Order: sequence, then C-alpha cells, then structure tokens
Amino acid sequence: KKRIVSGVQPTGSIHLGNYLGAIKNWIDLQNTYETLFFIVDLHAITLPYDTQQLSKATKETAALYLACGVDTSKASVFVQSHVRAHVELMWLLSSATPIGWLNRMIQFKEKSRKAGDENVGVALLTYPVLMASDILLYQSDFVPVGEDQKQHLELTRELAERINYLYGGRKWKKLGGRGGAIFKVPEPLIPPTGARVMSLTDALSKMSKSAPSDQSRINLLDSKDVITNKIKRCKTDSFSGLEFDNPERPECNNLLSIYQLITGKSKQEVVEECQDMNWGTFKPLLTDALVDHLHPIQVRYAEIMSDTTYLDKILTEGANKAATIADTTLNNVYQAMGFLRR
Ligand code: AQP
Repeated sequence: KKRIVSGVQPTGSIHLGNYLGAIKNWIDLQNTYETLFFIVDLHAITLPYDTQQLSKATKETAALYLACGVDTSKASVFVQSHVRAHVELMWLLSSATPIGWLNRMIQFKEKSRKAGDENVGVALLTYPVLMASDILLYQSDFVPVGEDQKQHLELTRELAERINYLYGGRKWKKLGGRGGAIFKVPEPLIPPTGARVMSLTDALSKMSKSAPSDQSRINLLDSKDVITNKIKRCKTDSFSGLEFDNPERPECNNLLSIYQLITGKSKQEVVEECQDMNWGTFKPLLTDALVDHLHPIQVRYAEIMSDTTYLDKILTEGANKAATIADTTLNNVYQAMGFLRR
C-alpha cells in the first residue's frame, strides 16, 4: 500500500477549514492508503503560545480526529513529539538545507512580518525542515497539501533529492541501500476542489485558528446556539439570488461551498436548490446542515474525552508503530551520513 502522512497543529480549536480541508478527506484516504495522522505539537511552538494550553489542545485534537472518523484499526494516530526521531532527523536535514531556501518561504515572510522581530524565533524559519522530517521519516508516497503548504512540500522534495544526492551515492549502495535513495521523494495529493474554506467575516482570507475573532470561524465543537449566531451574523451581500464563482461575491461562494461540502451534494444540486433563495432562507438551511453534520461528531468527542485512558492507549500504540518506521529511516540516515553507530 502507498503511504500518506498528514497532521494538524494543536494551536487552537479545530475549525471547519481544518475539517473540510484536511480531516474529512483522511476518512476516505485511510481505506485506500497506509495512513499516519499525527498532532503536530512541535510545530505549534513556532510562535508564542500558552504552555497551559498545549497538552490540552493536543489531546482535544487527537480526540477530534477519532470523533471525525479516523479509524485506528486502519490509521496510526500519534503525537509528533512522542516520536523523537522527528527532531533528530530535522537536525540532520538542517545541515543540508541552504538558508536561502528557507528565507524564500512565503509563510515565513508573512508570519514573521505579522509577529514582529522579538517574536520571530529560529524555529519559525526552520519550520519547513521539521515538516520535511515529518514526511521523509515515513518514506511517504503522498502528502495531502492545501495551497498554502505547496511551497513547503516542494522544499521537502528538493531536500530529499539533495540528501539522496549528497549521501546516497555509491557510499550508500555499499552499505546495502537500494538505488541510492535514502528518502522516497513524496508527491503532493491535492484535495478535492472547494476545500479552501474562507473566513465568515472576510471571505478574502482563509478561515483560521489564529484569527482573533471567533466569529470568523465555525469550530467543530461549537454548540447549536453558537453556530446559529455565527451564521446569522456572518458577512453576506445585497445581490439577489445565490451563486458560485462570482468574483464580486466571495462570501456567497464561500457559504455555498461550505453548504455543498457539508451536505455532500454536487455543485449542480446546490445551484438548483439555492439559486433563487435569499439570505433569509439560505442561512437557516446552512445552519441546520452544519448542526446536523457536527452533532454526531460532538457526541463521539464527548464519549472519547470521558475516558482519556482510552485515548492515551491509542496515542501510545500509534507512537510505537510510528517509531518503528521512523527509527529505521533515521538509522539509515545516520549511517549514510557517516556517523559512528553504537
Ligand atoms: N481555511 C482552510 N480551508 C481549508 N483547509 C484548511 N486548513 C487550515 N485552514 C484551512 C488545513 O488544515 C490542515 C491543518 O492546518 P494547520 O494546523 O497546519 O494550520 P494552518 O494551515 O496554519 O491553518 P489554521 O488552522 O488556520 O491555523 P493557524 O491560524 O495557526 O495558521 C492543513 O492541511 C491545512 O491545509
């Protein structure tokens, strides 16, 4: 089976963007691929964060994976920091990463501009090297990526090729390596269209955990009242009728897309159902669809969180399984790079 890895940062509450753009797709992928889904807690400290919240958010994120339908009889679920090889490989990779590659990263430029000099730690710059480590450790065939992660995956691919070239040549073959490849070069897996969910208060920016206003997103654990209120107050327009893909109506496109994704209907079905509606009729429809879809997830989440020994067990098993694969790769890299092994 081809292998896929993916993860979400425990930096806040998981929202509809994380769900429709990532977690929901995993549920199908786990049936076809060998999958490893982790909670990327080491990435969550690249900007100032609350130490009181990190472990709580990590557990909650793991519980949400399961509540959304990640099935641990098919997929491995674990916490990134529980598998030490991630950080170790990152150091080895960083020795071969030209600093110019990292300076070029758009996300670094944007996040560092927003954060201000005092808050820009080295980790914000080297984040993509850790991401490369997350992927290459597992010899992943595919990585599901949204638009904003494409550049980081490209860097991962270049880094894999560079390491294969620098250390995977004849020396590697003598050590028994096959075809000179230390790392498999992963391919991007572009999620189905419409997977970019935009903010409820400004449809030109993406729905995001770190946006200051909670009104801008639907969190997976929002109650019925909160969802109703957020949809009631979300930004709309004064055109008549509803339509997809009109560049002058980003809010309309976003809300229809959310409705489409959450109901599983086709675009055409949504057009036929909604084109003559006004906001007053569409908003309750969208609210009900969201509440109906999220309710069973919230029930399962509450069950999982009521017995955290179950969750701890899942995470321990997941980490053990992941570490077996990760340690094999890591040992090969140490060997190829010429380290004295114990
Ligand atoms: N708005 C979105 N629409 C579609 N997909 C999204 N993802 C995030 N936001 C949207 C996808 O969720 C996965 C996990 O993302 P992450 O935890 O690495 O966080 P992020 O991409 O940086 O976005 P967030 O959740 O808004 O966090 P902050 O505010 O901290 O930046 C990824 O697969 C991502 O594509």
